[in-house]
Amino acid sequence: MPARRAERTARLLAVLLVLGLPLGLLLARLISDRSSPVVEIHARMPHDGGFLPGEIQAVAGEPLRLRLVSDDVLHGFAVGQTDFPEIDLYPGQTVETTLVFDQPGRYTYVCTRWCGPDHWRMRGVIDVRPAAGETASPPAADPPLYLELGLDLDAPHPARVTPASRPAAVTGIELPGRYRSQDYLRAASPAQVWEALRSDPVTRGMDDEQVWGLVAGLWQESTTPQRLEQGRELYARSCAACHGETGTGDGVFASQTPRDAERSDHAGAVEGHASPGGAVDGHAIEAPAEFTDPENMLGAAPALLHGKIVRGGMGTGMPYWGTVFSDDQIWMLVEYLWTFQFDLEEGK
Ligand code: HEC
Ligand SMILES: [Cu+2]
Repeated sequence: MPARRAERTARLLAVLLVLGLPLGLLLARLISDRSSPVVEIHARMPHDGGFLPGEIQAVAGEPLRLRLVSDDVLHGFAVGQTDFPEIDLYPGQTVETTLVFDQPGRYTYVCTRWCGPDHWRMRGVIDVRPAAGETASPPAADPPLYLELGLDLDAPHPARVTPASRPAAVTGIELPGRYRSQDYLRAASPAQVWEALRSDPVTRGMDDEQVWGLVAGLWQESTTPQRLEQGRELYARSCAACHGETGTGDGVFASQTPRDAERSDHAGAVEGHASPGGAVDGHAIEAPAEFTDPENMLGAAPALLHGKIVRGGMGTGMPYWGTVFSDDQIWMLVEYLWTFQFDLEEGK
């Protein structure tokens, strides 16, 4: 009975198709997944090695498959200067994620959970090379402003004048336009701006404290409540543990500022030992800066604070953040730091 046979063959073919198609697709996916290998990164407390490995390779435009494992406590994983979501790494759990970098360059990955006093030292580098056939080098970043201005980040910068009490921002006063230029307000310390305003006929008839109110007003106008709010969040997460929630330098980890901090601050550097006095490379480990101290802060230009955050203290215990945050995030941090000196209108 050939008709029946043909029918049976047809049915068999249909079954094969229905089963075979998904099976085939699955197989194809497994094979293509294999083609980009998984890189496993272990997270450990910094004194046990931090992120292992500390440097990985990727190619621009190609998926980088990561398997993240915490070997001890809760850590976090985030890639600086990118929008990739942060990942929490609970001990004993394995998390897989795939990242695709559009641009070649060296990206820093960091731990986002305070896992111990050396938490900020948990950093690694993803070296993203250009795609095959492309030689495009990453766009060169502008040098930080402090270099352009020739500011010495390591010199003391006491203010020559300070207010009698904490200035509140006074806005809406007519001032010559040059006082409002961003270039000027980033390059000059509040004390310098105060001196310039004080000797300007525009402040005749005002007392010294009123002039400080004008200075605070200019600082208010060079930011927004939204930027201050974002700066506050960044500060709470990455700075408060040393500098203190209220900027007084009494963060929970302040007393434990690592003695040989700067050694591992430079990628690839070997673990070093601080000399008994706590000095590293000729620099002494210092207490975290007090952002509430008017003499210190009001003598600092915004560009100087920006530079310090970008570059770090080079051995003082102040980490560098230039590869962790975007330039805009660093400026938002700087803007937020002034709220420890001035009453500014903050976003809530
Ligand atoms: C591990 C502790 C630690 C952390 C975390 C830390 N700092 Fe510091 N910071 C210090 C120490 C110590 C100093 C003083 C020594 C120096 O100036 O180099 C300092 C100094 C500074 C200064 C210089 C102030 C001046 O008057 O020159 C700025 C600005 C600053 N920190 C901003 C930040 C910001 C913003 C963050 C967060 C993104 C941060 N710090 C995180 C320890 C820390
Ligand atoms: Cu950690």
